[in-house]
Amino acid sequence: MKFYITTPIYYVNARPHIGHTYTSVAADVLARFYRMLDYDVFFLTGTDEHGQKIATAAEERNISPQSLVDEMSEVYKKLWEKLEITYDRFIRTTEPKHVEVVRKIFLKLLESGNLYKGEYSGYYCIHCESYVIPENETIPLCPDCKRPVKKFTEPTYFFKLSNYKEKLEKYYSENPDFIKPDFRKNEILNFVKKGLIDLSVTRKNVKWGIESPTPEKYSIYVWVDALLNYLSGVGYLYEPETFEKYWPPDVQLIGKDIMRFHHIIWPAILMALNLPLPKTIFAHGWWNINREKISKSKGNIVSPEDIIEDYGVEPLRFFLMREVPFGLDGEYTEEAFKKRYNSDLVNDLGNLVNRTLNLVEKRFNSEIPYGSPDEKLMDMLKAAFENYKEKMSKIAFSEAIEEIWNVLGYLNKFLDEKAPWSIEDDKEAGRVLYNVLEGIRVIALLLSPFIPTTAKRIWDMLGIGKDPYIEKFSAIEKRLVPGNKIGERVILFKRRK
Ligand code: ME8
Repeated sequence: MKFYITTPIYYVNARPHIGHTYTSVAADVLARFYRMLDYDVFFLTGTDEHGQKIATAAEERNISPQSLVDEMSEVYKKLWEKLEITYDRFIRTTEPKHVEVVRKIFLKLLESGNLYKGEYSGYYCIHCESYVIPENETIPLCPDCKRPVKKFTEPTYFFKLSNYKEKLEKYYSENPDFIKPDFRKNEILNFVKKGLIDLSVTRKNVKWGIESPTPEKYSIYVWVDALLNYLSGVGYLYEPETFEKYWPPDVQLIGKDIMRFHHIIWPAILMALNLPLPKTIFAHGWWNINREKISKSKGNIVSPEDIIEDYGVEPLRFFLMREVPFGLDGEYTEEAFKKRYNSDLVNDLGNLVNRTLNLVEKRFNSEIPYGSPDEKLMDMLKAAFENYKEKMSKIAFSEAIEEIWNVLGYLNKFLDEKAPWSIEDDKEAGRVLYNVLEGIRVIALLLSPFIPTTAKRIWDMLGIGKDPYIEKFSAIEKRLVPGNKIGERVILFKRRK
């Protein structure tokens, strides 16, 4: 079984913030989850490097667009490395391979009669890189980002988007998983219902872009260039084996800001190319500060690097996935972060691991005690695993984590109630600890897609870190072996004042 997952490719006009981190961490969690289920995963991410927005950002810094994109794509790569993002391919839209594929696709669309020459007259928002219709012509503002927009008229090539209205509507109704979450469907359906206008896919006066394979030498509209990364990134037209193995995408993660591009324009282009469509394009919500979207240009950013410096990588991954149900908007505050950190990671998880292993060290000479599985606990672990898998396959991260925390709650209570420290009989005390250790082992497995390094540290402490199969969900069936030595005990998370 294969699993092809993508993130948006991010604009390199500025440094990444926790919004970009959010989508990339989410994609990574899913990639890791499916790898643990033994799927053959292809995880694509990258950077969107053409267009006016990038050219302007370079101008403002007095450097060439090429130096800007070279520098900033490295910044993204470095951050993803730090954040343990296990992508298989990082695509840059300035790469020769991508450029070639985009030009070839443009020709295909031209030859199949999907493109025609015309004239675009209207407004354009550089921030959104989008043709827009402002509500008020006297003070024309972008209806999405509310920034001033400019009018222009220029010759162009149009893509016959209007031809795909009925086909898209049919596709949406026959494929209920295509637009996710469900509550966002109406926005797209209503938009399409009003009728689609053809899309200008070239820009005459934008120099920083892929040159169109036409006599006029325009540049290809940056959103078309960008969307095609999902094809070029997986080998379309140059690496047929890879492409055939992984196409179509199983999950494409995006923010709700770029739904129309992904749920309307993107599938229409794929239909024009006669290619199968992605199974699910999931739009998550926004991280806000004081109800306003965190955004590179608004300057209200929260830097992932700062949080990492302060708390570490895994608490950040955990917070983003735990705090807000995936799909809804969330308010970022440092207090909420600290609260989650102290209560979930330090108290519920860290303390349980620490006090259990401490008892094993002191009383059982650092050896896994003998014990038979407690039926109730084993049933609970099994049920939690099933529920967890269901939530993960529905892309409901916070709910999947809640399943883990139900088990943690149970284990903490189990340990408190059985109080092995006050049981005199070694066998009886050992049996309690054995079961808690088993619970911890399984919890580390379920946590692994979210906080992989923590999971590894737990397995090391349990003395099973070297087991080559430890990172697969099939390891759930294994059992800790009584008599084996546990590893060195470390503090997973230090309490923050
Ligand atoms: O739109 N909260 O790139 P971009 C949550 N290049 N997620 C956020 C966010 C926030 N406050 N801010 C950004 C582009 N994101 C295009 C995409 S794809 C073919 C081309 C995340 O750098 C979210 O995933 O503006 C959003 O869709 C994406 O970053 C936009 O990144």
